[in-house]
This record gives sequence, structure tokens and C-alpha cells, in this order.
Amino acid sequence: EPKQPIVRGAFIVMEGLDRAGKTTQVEKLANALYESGRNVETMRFPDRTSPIGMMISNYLQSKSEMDDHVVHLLFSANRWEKVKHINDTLAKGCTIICDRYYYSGMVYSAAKRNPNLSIDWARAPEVGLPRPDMVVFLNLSTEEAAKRGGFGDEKYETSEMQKNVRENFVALKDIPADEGQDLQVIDAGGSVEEVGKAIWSQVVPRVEEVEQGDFSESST
Ligand code: Z5A
Repeated sequence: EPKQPIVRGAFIVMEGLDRAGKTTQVEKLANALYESGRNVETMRFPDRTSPIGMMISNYLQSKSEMDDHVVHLLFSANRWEKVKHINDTLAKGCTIICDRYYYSGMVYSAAKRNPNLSIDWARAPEVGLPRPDMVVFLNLSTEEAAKRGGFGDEKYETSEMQKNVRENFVALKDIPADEGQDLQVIDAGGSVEEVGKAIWSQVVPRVEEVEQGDFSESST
């Protein structure tokens, strides 16, 4: 039987807390989708390769200082500069698995608890970005995260910041906009294989739906 043509690729985002295994699972999922005969591309934010991404990377490595709003807007601009590429890739039937997106953008900037940088303020520059077809949120307890080694050296890798980030991700559920509802929570505390299986069983049905045209063309 001839395969139906693919309407478009699916846009799947992986979000999660520090050391939850996003990068590990993005690769694993992309490989498995590729093995199943699909075109797949991985992306990550921040994309440190563009001029804007390099400014973000220097900031995260404490090589430069920036006002909280400025770096927030750079993280957002770093997504906007990829919008055409995202839309073109999906349109040609290629599925995108993306490591972090604007959910991280909102939650990390607001975790600084700067009184002039609320989650609503943080959301504004993200409005209009392509909306993912599914967001997998890898949830890891503080205890499990600690077992996976200490903090790295980058700016946000402190226990205070990570505690606020966790609270903000939980609070996303209460935001009237649809951000919270987008998140499919998966327990990231199991082995790489176990977590991979849980992700696969959630993602594949969604990818199939999108490929067959069952999606709404929406933006944030
Ligand atoms: N940020 C922001 O502020 N605003 C934005 O708009 C965006 C991001 C997009 C850099 O991001 C920082 O930018 C980040 C958020 C902020 N700050 N922090 N923290 P990044 O994506 O470049 O860096 P990252 O997310 O911190 O790092 P990462 O390396 O991508 O982490 P990960 O993907 O969660 O984990 P991993 O590398 O896959 O695994 C971590 C370790 O655990 C590794 O040793 C693995 O072998 C191990 N691992 C993985 N899975 C398992 C399981 N299942 N069991 C045991 N061990 C495991």
C-alpha cells in the first residue's frame, strides 16, 4: 500500500530541569525516529553558533555582564532568528526535536526574581513564535539531580536558581495562556532506557497525527 504523503513534520520540544537528561533524550528520540524511516532534525536553544548566541554564551560563562532584560531579549531573539528555518523544515516533512524553547526562556529569566522582570514580561517577546506540537517536560527531583553530579560552572547552575526554576515550571500550569497545558510531564528519574521508552510512547502518536494533518497552525 502506498504511504500517504506527509502533511508536515512535527515540532517536538524537550524541556526540563538541570541534569534531567534533555540532551541525552533528544539524541535518543531523534535516532529512534530516524530508524523508523523519518526525516528528523535536532535543534537546541540557546543556539550558541550565531552572533546573538555567542553573546548569550559569553554571558552564561560570566565572560560578560548584561542587564537581566537584555539577556532575556537576546535569548528570545535567538529563537526568532530560527523561525524561518523551523517553518521551512517542518513544511518539507522533517520532524524537529528541539532541546529547550521559550518555556525555558520565561522560566529562567523570571527565576532571577528581579522585581521588574515578571513571567508576563518575559512572555511578551515570545508571542508569535511557532507553537510546538508537543512539549515533553523531564521532571527530576532535587535528590535525583544531585546523584547525577554537581553543578556545572555556568551562571544559572546554582541551587538557589534551580529551586526558583523548578517553582516557575510548576507555576506555568496556572498561567491562563496555554503554556502550562502544553507540558507533558515525564518522570526523568529512571534509567536512560526507561525514560526513553516513556518519551517514545508519548511522542510517536503525536508525530503520526501531525504527519497526517491533524494539527492546528498556531503560534504562542
Ligand atoms: N536558558 C535561558 O535562560 N533562557 C532560554 O531561553 C534558554 C535557556 C533556551 C544553558 O542551556 C542555560 O540557558 C540553561 C538554561 C538557560 N541554564 N541552566 N542551568 P543549555 O541547554 O546550553 O545547557 P543545560 O540545559 O544546562 O545543559 P545540558 O547539558 O543540556 O543538560 P541536560 O540536557 O539536562 O542533561 P544531559 O547532558 O543529557 O545529562 C546530564 C548528565 O546526566 C550527563 O552526565 C548524563 O550522562 C546523565 N544522565 C542523563 N540521563 C540520565 C539517566 N536517565 N540516569 C542517570 N544519568 C543520566
